[in-house]
Amino acid sequence: MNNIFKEIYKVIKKYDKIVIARHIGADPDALGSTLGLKEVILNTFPKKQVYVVGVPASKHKYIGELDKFTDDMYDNSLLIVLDTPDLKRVDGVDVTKFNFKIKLDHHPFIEKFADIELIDDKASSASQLVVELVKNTKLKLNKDAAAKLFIGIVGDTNRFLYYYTTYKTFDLVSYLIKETNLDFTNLYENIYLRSLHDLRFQSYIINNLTLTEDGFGYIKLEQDILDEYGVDAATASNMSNNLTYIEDMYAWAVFVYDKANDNIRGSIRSRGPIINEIASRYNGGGHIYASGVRVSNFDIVDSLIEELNSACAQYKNKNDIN
Ligand SMILES: [Mn+2]
Repeated sequence: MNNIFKEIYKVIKKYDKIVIARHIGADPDALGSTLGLKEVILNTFPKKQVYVVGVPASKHKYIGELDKFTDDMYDNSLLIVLDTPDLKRVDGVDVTKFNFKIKLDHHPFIEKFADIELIDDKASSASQLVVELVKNTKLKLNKDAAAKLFIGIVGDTNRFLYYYTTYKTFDLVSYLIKETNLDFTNLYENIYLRSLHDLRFQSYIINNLTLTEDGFGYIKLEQDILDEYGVDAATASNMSNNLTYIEDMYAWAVFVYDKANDNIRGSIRSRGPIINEIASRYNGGGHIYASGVRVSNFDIVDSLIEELNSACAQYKNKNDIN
């Protein structure tokens, strides 16, 4: 493993122009890892040109500014893709037009598209992999980079709550904080600040959630509710992340009508039953405890609810929960 870090460092050192990209639908890990890596490279090699590209997400603007991609960035440059397992999900660039490509990712392997690929699906986040790269090479951290990388790790692990948080995560976070004297508690406000408006919408979900006897919780949200609370489909389905650790509820889902695509997006979470195999039969997929689906109508949602409900029943049975 150490050798691959050295190899990546050598390539970074060699190129004067570097473009850093990540997956579509930017989240804190995608942004923190790419912007953090840019900061680290510039801190080590101030004369290099380094660009972070992709569509910005206004919600995560506090992590840092993105660069506008221009076609001359393809010339004699190195592309580093972070947090993205497959070519079609790379945001903002044509990967094939680059001279040399590096991939760093923590998702289960899907396809090879780079010359050097560092894939560790035991890593909590792409940001964690960047910290590991820095620790194993002559790349130099500073406080600004450390803040971005910390935000990325916290984002993907949900404050070190998820199961892929390991001793290595804590080790590398400890290194980040120690090296830069990072004031990390002050970073939480940016990450977790919510509007009262969003919280009132969350209350609506909690008040109207159905919990079955088998331990499955769900809600179906039609357009009129989204209009009433002034939220979009993405914000609404993300509310699934806030429903964990509810007694007698082992898996849960938020199903939302998505006007832009005229279909229904569902966000499913679990603290026991495996859900991604079921999701994959409903035009979706993801991790074992966190998946998403896209289906055309609420009748299909009902049969998905039935399957998820049986998964909860089986889980309770297997674990002797009454
Ligand atoms: Mn990630």
